[in-house]
Amino acid sequence: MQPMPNGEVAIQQQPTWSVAGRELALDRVLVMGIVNVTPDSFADGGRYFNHADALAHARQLIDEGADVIDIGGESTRPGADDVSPDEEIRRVVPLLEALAPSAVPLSVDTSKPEVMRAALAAGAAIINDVRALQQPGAVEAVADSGCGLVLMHMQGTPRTMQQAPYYRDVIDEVVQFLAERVRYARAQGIDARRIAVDPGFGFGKRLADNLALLKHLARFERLGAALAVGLSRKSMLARLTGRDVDDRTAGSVALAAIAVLNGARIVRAHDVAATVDAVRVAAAAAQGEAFDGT
Ligand code: 8Y4
Repeated sequence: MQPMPNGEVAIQQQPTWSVAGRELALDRVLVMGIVNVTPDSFADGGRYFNHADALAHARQLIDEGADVIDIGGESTRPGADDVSPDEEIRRVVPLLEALAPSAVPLSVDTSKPEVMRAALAAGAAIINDVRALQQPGAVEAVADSGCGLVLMHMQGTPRTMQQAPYYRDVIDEVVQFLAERVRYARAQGIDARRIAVDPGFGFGKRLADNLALLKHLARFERLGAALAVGLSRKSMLARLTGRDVDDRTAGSVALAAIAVLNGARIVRAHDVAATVDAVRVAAAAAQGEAFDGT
């Protein structure tokens, strides 16, 4: 551990992310490709609710260089309808089974313990929980599995989160929340190397909150967990660029690069090919040298 010029000791992110018996190296940036299997998905116009289409989409993202595929069966957009655990399982499990032979670790975006258990039994290696294991039974569903975890911050609920977001100090509050969720998970027997934390861009945040979190992302490295971000196509880009959801690739890629420069190691993205290029460039710029040392 290198002492920093101000005498502090930098608390580094973990060197690997442990996901179901695999160690994903974090000296490079992992791109998590998004596959939605929801009929009401907003980001891609709901085109991937069909199993065959979702499978083809996932395979394309793997070809484009995705390190992880994140499968979501429940829309978390503001005001979205609730989905029953059985319905979410029916959407997600067939896709997990079809993708299991591919070498890429599979993540499932869910907060429901029943879905977590079914997903892990069907071969998921990661649970991406926007509610950070706050649902009753969630921590028990994942603890013994060895799966990787993404613990995300959200203020409020998907239905209400954008009504009146308010923070006294957004960075402090989000860091404190995630620190508490990491402590909780560890106290329930989850090894620290399994845990990634995510500030939850757009989840109960104003534009100024999102921009403050992006600028001060390095403060999350103190949590000692891998740092994940999701910025792809989000509404902060509507405000910053005026673009519709299908025309936000350039803005998304710019945000991904900035996040990596500020310490992110896991980037959730729709536009995988473009994002892979951007994070390679940003990671080299952050290090001040290329990965082969030249
Ligand atoms: C257009 C496109 C408009 C997408 C809104 C959206 C995150 C996440 C989501 C995130 C982690 C979304 C499941 C929201 N965002 N998981 N999930 N981090 N870990 N909205 O930022 O993509 S869904």
